[in-house]
Amino acid sequence: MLGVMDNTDLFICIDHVGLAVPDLDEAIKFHAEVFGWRELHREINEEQGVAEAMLGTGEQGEENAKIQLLAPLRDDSAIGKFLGKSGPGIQQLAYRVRDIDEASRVLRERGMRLLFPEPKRGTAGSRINFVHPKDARGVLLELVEPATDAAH
Ligand code: MC0
Repeated sequence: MLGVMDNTDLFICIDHVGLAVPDLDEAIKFHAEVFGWRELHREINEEQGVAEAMLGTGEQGEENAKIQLLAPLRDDSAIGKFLGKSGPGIQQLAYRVRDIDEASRVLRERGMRLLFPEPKRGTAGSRINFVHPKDARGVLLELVEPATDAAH
C-alpha cells in the first residue's frame, strides 16, 4: 500500500504521549498500580525543566508507543505553566522521525512553526523539536529522532 513502510513517510509512528503530572513518583505509582504500566526509563532534563519517566509493558518492543510522565522542576517551565493553566493531563503527542532536520524542513515549508531553531536533546539522547500547538490545530506535537543506540 502506498506510503506504508515507505522511507518517504514523514513520520514513522507515535513515539509517546506525554502527560503533565505534578509529582513524578506519585504518578509512576498510580500508573503502575492501576494500569499496570512499568517504568522503563527515568531522567532529569534540566534544559526542558522536567523530571520525566517513560512507561511501557514488559513485552513491548521499541516499535510500541510509550507513556511519558512529565513533572516540572520549576513553576516557570513549560510543564509548570501547563499545569498552572490546564491542570494534569495530556500535554503533548510525540511523532517519531528518521531525520529531524529533514522533517523540520518539510514542516516549515508547509507553514508549521517549530518552537526551537535547532533540535534539542530529549529522552535517552534523542533529538527533539515541537510544532506550535496553534499550527497543529490545538495539539503540541513533538518530533523525536531517537539516538541510534536508544535505550528507552
Ligand atoms: C499551550 N497551548 C497548548 C499547549 N500549551 N495547546 C495544546 N497543548 C499544549 N501543551 C496553547 C495555549 O492554550 C494558548 O492558547 C497557546 O497555546 C499559547 O500558550 P501560552 O500559554 O501563551 O504559551 P506557553 O508560554 O504556555 O507556551 C506554550 C508552548 C511551550 C507550547 C510554546 O509549552 C513550549 O515551548 N513547549 C515546548 C517545550 C516543552 O513542552 N517541554 C516540556 C516537555 P490560547 O488559545 O489560550 O491562546 S520536554 C520533553 O517532552 C522531552 C523531555 C522529551 O520528550 O524528550
